[in-house]
Amino acid sequence: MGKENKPTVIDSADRAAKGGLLNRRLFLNTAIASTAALATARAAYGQDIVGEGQDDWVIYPGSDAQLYGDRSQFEVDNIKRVFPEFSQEFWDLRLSKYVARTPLDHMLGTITPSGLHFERSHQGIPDIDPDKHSLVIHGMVKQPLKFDIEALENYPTVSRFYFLECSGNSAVLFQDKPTDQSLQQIHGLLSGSEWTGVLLSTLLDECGIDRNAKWIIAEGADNGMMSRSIPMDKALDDTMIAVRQNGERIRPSQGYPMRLFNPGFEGNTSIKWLRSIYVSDRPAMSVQETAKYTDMMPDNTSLQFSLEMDVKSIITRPSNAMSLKKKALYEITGLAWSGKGKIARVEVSVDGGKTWADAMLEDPVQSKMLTRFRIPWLWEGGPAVLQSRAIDEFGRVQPTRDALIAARGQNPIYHYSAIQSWAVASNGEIKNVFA
Ligand SMILES: Nc1nc2c(c(=O)[nH]1)N[C@H]1C(S)=C(S)[C@@H](COP(=O)(O)O)O[C@H]1N2
Ligand SMILES: [Mo]
Repeated sequence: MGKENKPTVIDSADRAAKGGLLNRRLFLNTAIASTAALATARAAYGQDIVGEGQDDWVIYPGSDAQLYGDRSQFEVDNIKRVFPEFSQEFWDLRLSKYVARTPLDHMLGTITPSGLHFERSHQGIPDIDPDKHSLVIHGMVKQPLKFDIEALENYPTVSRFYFLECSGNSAVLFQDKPTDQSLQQIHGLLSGSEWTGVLLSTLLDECGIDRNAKWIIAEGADNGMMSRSIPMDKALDDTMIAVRQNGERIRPSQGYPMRLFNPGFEGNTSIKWLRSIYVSDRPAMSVQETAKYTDMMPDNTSLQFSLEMDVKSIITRPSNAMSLKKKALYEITGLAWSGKGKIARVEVSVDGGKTWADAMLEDPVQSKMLTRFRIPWLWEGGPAVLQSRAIDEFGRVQPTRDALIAARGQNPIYHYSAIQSWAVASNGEIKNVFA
């Protein structure tokens, strides 16, 4: 690299907030950048052309076509990770061999490759023979029915993009002290996919539901038979029986051959290896919805059926998975999502929330799906605290950590949705902090 990193002068018209945040349109169209300095800063990542000759892969023919494509052998480090070191308080998540997290720092765009979709399975992954598996819909219906995967794929299917987040994601941030866990470990129980399946309303319509039915109780065929109750208005809205993920049949770790998928709801309600839907006038009140997936409030009462996920965002780059190597122009980018609908706006701050600028939202912005945001940032070498704040189409604003803890206390381990702060030191190192 022969280039000097020249001091960059940015026109005040391009500045969007304090600390070097620039107008979000600068990356879209350099013509509107009112200074040539921006081009200089952008070129900081290119390298001078040196050397001659052809590499082996140009000289020799390549290998044969693959019947099922593998990733490049050079991508082997881009994997889900299992983190063993959970503390006492997080007893639920201590079953670490059943939890693997998505490498969000490696993601660009919004789709998680199926092989990198996070995984949470309470009793391991069953190896289900699809010829021996079916879904039974029974209870308060006129006609109980049974469907195997072939039968399901004969119904009109829908394909939709949705995020899935475990309600225990980011839970370590409820603790008193900031953690030095990585982005992947803190926030990696989050993924986004295209899900294809049959709307549950289609099947319930075929079975004919009793007019007094208010809930469905979904149960999996795994060891432990995980079950959850879902209100009927959700079941008749966008809940689906998903059979495919990103085009291929759902993988065993995601619920092969079929799973319930409740868009925008906490991950545990999307029952994998689904084998039974019982239509009822009341919820099951199973261990999952009494002892387990409830949220203890500061006054020691508990919230039950807190099913919808909040509005939330995280900066994935830069994050504590990396450090800044030089003063230069960076793209701050990350993911925003809301369990209720679409993301309307994401604001970014590099001075710990004193000043904010609007980030660009990358199209398409989809309901209950990850939305990628981006904003250019000129790092001039000083300390900075990077934050993102998401706002959804219903005006819900992602809270600061202080506001979240004031409202909810530190008892809960589910639904941590506060603003994430990454502190950048003058030497370019990045740490998780509470700001
Ligand atoms: N049958 C069954 N369904 C299940 C689970 C399970 O252990 N068994 N885990 C739940 C939890 S806690 C979450 S967060 C999501 C995780 O889905 P994934 O592994 O496809 O990411 O599945 C849910 N569905
Ligand atoms: Mo979960």
